[in-house]
Amino acid sequence: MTTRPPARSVAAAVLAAGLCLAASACTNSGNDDKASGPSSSAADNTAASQQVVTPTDSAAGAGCTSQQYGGGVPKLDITDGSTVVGFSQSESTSNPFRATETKSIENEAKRLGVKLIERNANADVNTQNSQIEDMIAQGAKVLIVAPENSDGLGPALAQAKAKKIPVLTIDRTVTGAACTDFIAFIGSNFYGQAQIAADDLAQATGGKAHVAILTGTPGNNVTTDRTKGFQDQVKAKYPNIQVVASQTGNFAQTDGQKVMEQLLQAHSDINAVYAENDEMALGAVQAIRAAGKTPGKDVKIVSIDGIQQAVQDVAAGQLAADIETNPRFGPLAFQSLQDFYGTKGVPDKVIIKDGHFTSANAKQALDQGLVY
Ligand code: GZL
Repeated sequence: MTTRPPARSVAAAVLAAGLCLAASACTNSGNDDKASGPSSSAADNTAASQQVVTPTDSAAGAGCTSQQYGGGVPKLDITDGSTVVGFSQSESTSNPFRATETKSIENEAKRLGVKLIERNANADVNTQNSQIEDMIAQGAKVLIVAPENSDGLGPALAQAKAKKIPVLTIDRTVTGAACTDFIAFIGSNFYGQAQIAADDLAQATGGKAHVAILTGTPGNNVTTDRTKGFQDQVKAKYPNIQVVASQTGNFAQTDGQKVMEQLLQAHSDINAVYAENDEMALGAVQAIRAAGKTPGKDVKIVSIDGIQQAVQDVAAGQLAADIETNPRFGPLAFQSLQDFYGTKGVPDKVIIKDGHFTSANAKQALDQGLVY
């Protein structure tokens, strides 16, 4: 059983471990707001990852409590050992982001004595609907959901709402209204991450490149914001960076490799890649090598998530930079539920701080165990 240090020293550890990746990504700009664009000051770029998910300073919206949610739902004590909390994971834990997210929820549930049941939808939205309904049938009285996509969970969310079972969404949002259709959204500023990725790619290429974008799975706010944030930043600041191709790799390594192979054959001028997650970036590295090119030299790559293998690739020079998506939601998710059932309430959007790995700090972050 993991025992956590007292809250005070956790906060101190977080501050010691590093700062958020950039001023704009630490404001509560939310996922779809137009972040003012990341600052790229040296202080920000020496940021390392956070060991725990910590909210940014400001949070949007008044606090939502069980008295207000959907006209009022039963007040529960989730740590009483009998109240069942259901956790719905969207994708396979073969992705270290998913594995770390799931482990973080499990560890915090264990630490608090929460009775947790969980399912993994393996990236299938119909499966996720039926699994959520199954957990409700198994007695779940409140749900933590990592949604596969923004619009596909209507049936399950409607059933939860009808049965007055609150839903807290983490890492992706669902369509609907906070404190009515779901309690709140906790996750990263995906738009801000993408702006920083554009800045990193401009720095790596001297502001002149033919870029291929490997986009995430369609139909969720992460892909939408990471695509729009990158394109907006390039359009606003980098006239000599041209996006020559953009295709989904479904956030998966095998798809990322296959799509990258095809794009390299179709576009011999590609000398830069923006991957919307590390799994696809790792696939792209394989494809670039198979094409007889050197990643980090012939083709500059920037990615998002900050998983171990990718940060090692940053330290080794194959990747130019990697913006972290911190998956350690457990403590904040359960604290949010306790605030929901208490008097403090939960803001509509809780945007978390992420690390930023570059050649300047990747090795140090790995040595300090800050990378998941
Ligand atoms: C982000 C999460 C994304 C990760 C990908 O919160 O939804 O989904 O960045 C994952 O690795 O597929």
